[in-house]
Amino acid sequence: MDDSYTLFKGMADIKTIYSICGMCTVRCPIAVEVKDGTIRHIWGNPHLLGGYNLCARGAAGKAFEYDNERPQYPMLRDGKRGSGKWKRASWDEALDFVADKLNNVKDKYGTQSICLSDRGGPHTDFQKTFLAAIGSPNYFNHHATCSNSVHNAHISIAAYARNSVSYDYRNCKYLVLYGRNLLESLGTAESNNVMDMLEAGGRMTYIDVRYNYTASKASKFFVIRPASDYALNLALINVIINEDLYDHDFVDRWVTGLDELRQFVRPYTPQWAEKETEIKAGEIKKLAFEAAEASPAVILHPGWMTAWGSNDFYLRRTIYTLNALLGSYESKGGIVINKTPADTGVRLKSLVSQVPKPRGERFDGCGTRHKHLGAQWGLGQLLPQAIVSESPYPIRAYIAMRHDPIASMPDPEEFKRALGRLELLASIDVNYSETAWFSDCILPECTFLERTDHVIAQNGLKPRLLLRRQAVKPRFDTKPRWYIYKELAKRLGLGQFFPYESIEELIAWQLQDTGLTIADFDRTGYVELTKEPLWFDRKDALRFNTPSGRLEIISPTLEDSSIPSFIPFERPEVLTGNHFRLVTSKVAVHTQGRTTSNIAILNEIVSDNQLWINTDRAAELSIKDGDEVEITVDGFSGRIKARITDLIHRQAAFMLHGFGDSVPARSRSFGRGVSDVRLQKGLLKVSVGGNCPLTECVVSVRPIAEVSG
Ligand SMILES: Nc1nc2c(c(=O)[nH]1)N[C@H]1C(S)=C(S)[C@@H](COP(=O)(O)OP(=O)(O)OC[C@H]3O[C@@H](n4cnc5c(=O)[nH]c(N)nc54)[C@H](O)[C@@H]3O)O[C@H]1N2
Ligand SMILES: Nc1nc2c(c(=O)[nH]1)N[C@H]1C(S)=C(S)[C@@H](COP(=O)(O)OP(=O)(O)OC[C@H]3O[C@@H](n4cnc5c(=O)[nH]c(N)nc54)[C@H](O)[C@@H]3O)O[C@H]1N2
Ligand code: SF4
Ligand SMILES: [Mo]
Repeated sequence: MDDSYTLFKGMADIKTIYSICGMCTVRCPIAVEVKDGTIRHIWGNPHLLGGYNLCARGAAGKAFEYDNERPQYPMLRDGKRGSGKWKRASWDEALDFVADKLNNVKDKYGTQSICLSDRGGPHTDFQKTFLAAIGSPNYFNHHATCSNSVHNAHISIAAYARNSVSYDYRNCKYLVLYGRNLLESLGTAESNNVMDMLEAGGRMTYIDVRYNYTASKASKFFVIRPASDYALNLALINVIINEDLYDHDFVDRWVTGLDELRQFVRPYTPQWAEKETEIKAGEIKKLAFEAAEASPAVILHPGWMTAWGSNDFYLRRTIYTLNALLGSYESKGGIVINKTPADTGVRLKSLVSQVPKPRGERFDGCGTRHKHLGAQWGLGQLLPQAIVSESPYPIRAYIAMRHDPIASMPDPEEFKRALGRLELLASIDVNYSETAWFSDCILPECTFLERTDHVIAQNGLKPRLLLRRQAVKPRFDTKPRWYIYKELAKRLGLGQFFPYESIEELIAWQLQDTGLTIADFDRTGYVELTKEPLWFDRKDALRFNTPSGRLEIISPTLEDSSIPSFIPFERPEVLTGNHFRLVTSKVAVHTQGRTTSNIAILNEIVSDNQLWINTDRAAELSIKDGDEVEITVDGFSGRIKARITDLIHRQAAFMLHGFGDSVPARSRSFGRGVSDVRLQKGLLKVSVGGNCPLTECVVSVRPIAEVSG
């Protein structure tokens, strides 16, 4: 380990350990300064992030590490589910408990009766290997409430997942964001790149149903009627085709279906779209012209958290279509196809590739009943229904790892009712998540600062390898994932799939064919696999995985499953009286539901949520700024402070996601604010893109005076 570089120059007793942030799943490269075994500070890895800026949550990694309100040892339930009664267990006891239950379920109902979910991403090798070794196809992750519709939309056009491409913001001249709250729901490098782009003269058009931080930095901001972005895009496509603004060279070579698209968008003029979106026809036309003028250095961002409504799939398909028409794929300043280590001749080994792929129908029907929906993400929203109906077969054991469905999926009460029927619910977490609190057993993982994980690839123009490395010793009786799964597998007679004794040994095996060793990560925390950015030749060498090898705007694959490539726009219901469409979002200082809400220094900044209501609508209901109101959906209601503003569409009411914590062991966030997911009742549905339609949640809002009067 090279200790010569410290950010506090001259303080030789400070060690810098390069690693990967784990305060959210963006995985920023970090430099952890450690003195006498204690963290002094966490910076962005200066070799990769330029300046040393992490986001507030990343910088709060130290506060998280030294917080005691997290599970400190394995815990077994000692009362009713969710009662909060626990007994301490040794690791052997807890692992035996989980393994015995899994063995029982396997013997009684078959291997497919066991399922496992996690947060997805590259740090999934151990858990996927474990489930595959058991022989169950039932892996899923959080994407039903995150990116399913955009992943599946891109698959239908390019046969690539959402994250098979990235965005060359620094060279971009024109960026369009549809509710992609990029400067608040953030990743540090991405936000900095966009700010640099704006400083260099690039323009950003932001479209949302409400004002936010991203809107404040936009060159142009449109407040759109909720759920009408698809109408806007049909009109943009109409203008781009009819005004001959598209990139002929690119479209002729790489895009199929233009003629059908031209026919389809004929009725969708900017004048028509103005009535649907409330954005002026002239502005829509201008947007099309401005984007075309900047093309191909243009990005229309397809979104990240895209679980809005039933037809998001089509909205996301039109965004990709617009990028295709403007030729932004594989252009400087456009959408870039990610290059992988394999593109540089480097092959990392993985455990999961050594296990036979489990066969058999999945509980959620991905690949069978839902042929066009990717099984790599699954449909977690169908878990409760599958448990209760025992169809297509019984599900009796579930391991939730780094995933908190009770805090992140709509309708947690329905989730709990189903999970309550399981023979085993186990959580592997670093926090008392809502799901952990409801579990039979909590296997506490050591924090990202206390463990080394396997090597991961970061794909992009310059693919590289990164390593999360232990910076400090675990403070409590917690274990890393490589240990937990190895030990569970051993107890199930599957130890051969985890053939290592330490993480270092596993990493050496992973790197066996690469000519690299773990020491190659010491100096900077990563291994660059190419000096120059890798671009494919746009004339001849683009690679799309579709049957035609091109971007399929009209998709024969979809249409074979009787799913149209495009559908007519349907106007959402107009809500009147005290009804609003509930819209939610993240805040810059917190991660999702429960990851950071109880961390003291972040909780001090934002500890509560409020309900944004449009000024005119609030006046109709006699609600004043700061009033407490009651927000209700079908049997559930909460009390929340109203924030009255012109900067939200009249149809929408907005609150931050992730409040209303029900776990008393988290003293700072417990009981603060109202839970948005509890209001999202009845939304455990599968939309055409595989997402839950989260913003199809209609709430009633009343002043408290009226409630008590
Ligand atoms: N600080 C912080 N950063 C994060 C995360 C975090 O938890 N905290 N999470 C990360 C993850 S996992 C994700 S997926 C991303 C999510 O990042 P985003 O994709 O930006 O998602 P949200 O934060 O949910 O913001 C959604 C926005 O969509 C708007 N919206 C809702 N309905 C409509 C509509 O009909 N039309 C339009 N145009 N806009 C609409 C909402 O008002 C809101 O501003 O953020 C990532 N970054
Ligand atoms: N209403 C509404 N619902 C939403 C959203 C919204 O904006 N509004 N956002 C959606 C989005 S975009 C997403 S991505 C999902 C996210 O949903 P989740 O993936 O469930 O949420 P997270 O908070 O990211 O993480 C889940 C758990 O991972 C744990 N964890 C963190 N670090 C580690 C670790 O190192 N090891 C282990 N074992 N566990 C760890 C955390 O403590 C937490 O309990 O929620 C979605 N749900
Ligand atoms: S965006 Fe913030 S919390 Fe997420 S990985 Fe980066 S520094 Fe950590
Ligand atoms: Mo997400």
